[in-house]
Amino acid sequence: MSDTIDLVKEIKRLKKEKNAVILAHYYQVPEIQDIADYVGDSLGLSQKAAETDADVIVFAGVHFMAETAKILNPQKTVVLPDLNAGCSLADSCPPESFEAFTKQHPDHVVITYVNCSAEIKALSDIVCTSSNALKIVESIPDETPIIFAPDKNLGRYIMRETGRDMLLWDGSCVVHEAFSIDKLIELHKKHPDYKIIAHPESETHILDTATYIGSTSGMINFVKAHPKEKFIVATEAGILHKMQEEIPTADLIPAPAVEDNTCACSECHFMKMNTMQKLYDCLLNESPQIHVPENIIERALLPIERMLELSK
Ligand code: CIZ
Ligand code: SF4
Repeated sequence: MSDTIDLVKEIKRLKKEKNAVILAHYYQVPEIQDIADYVGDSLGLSQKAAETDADVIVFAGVHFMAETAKILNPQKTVVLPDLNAGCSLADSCPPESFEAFTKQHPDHVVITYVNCSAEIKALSDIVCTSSNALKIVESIPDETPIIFAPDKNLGRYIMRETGRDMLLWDGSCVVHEAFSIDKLIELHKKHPDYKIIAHPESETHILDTATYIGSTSGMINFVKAHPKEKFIVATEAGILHKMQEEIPTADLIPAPAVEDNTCACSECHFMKMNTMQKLYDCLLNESPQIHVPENIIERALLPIERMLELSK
């Protein structure tokens, strides 16, 4: 316990000394969320990264998120507590095969979900997050064909909501595909007064059970609008920390995962690689740093800026 107290104190001291900002995703462990200057979803975190005047950005999230912060701030030092904090969804879209795919469809506008590598962003026309995906797809003229990558579940959801046909990349997130529909139905039978809310990275059969479908920040806002209600929450379980803190009167249960999952709910082991000790170490040593090649930064910046512009 005393270790934790010292780490909190030391991280705060170093943050001031180095003019650093700590940006944390909702899926981070509670201690990291508690010490962060800002906790949010991919969109909120990129907006904060774009406007910060800190010299050092400590990105408590996964690699592609820290890369986005670096692309927006090439002059700044961007550190990630654990460089191995990757993402199964980003990994499901390797740049060589994706480039070949886009070349087969040169007339298509390429929209990529932010959960992808900097190389994939560099091959894109516009980036989106789950908070603005519908708006971004709707900004493309009806007659223009679209490639959407890398998340097929989010892609299918957008197609259903907008009525637009899109060519989908076959990628997905292990965490959002780990929800068990049988266990969810069983849980809902036991608690019929709970409403199901889900992230659109989840599979269609899970989304079909949901009263509300939206990004992590969308889900928090939905619960805020119904503060006395009860919810089963189908996204990474780390979100329950902020959700419960912001809406203490709501009753929340994480959606159950399949039997062989690491926990009864669904947790992203990449997100959980970051610890308070690693956060302290990376701030102290200004390492490990995120480096993105200059030619990739040049090409990846425009599609990210287009997204930020459309999200104002
Ligand atoms: O699954 C993720 O990585 C999500 C939901 C990120 C985000 O904030 O949109
Ligand atoms: Fe990637 Fe899924 Fe983890 Fe998000 S929850 S970082 S999409 S593996």
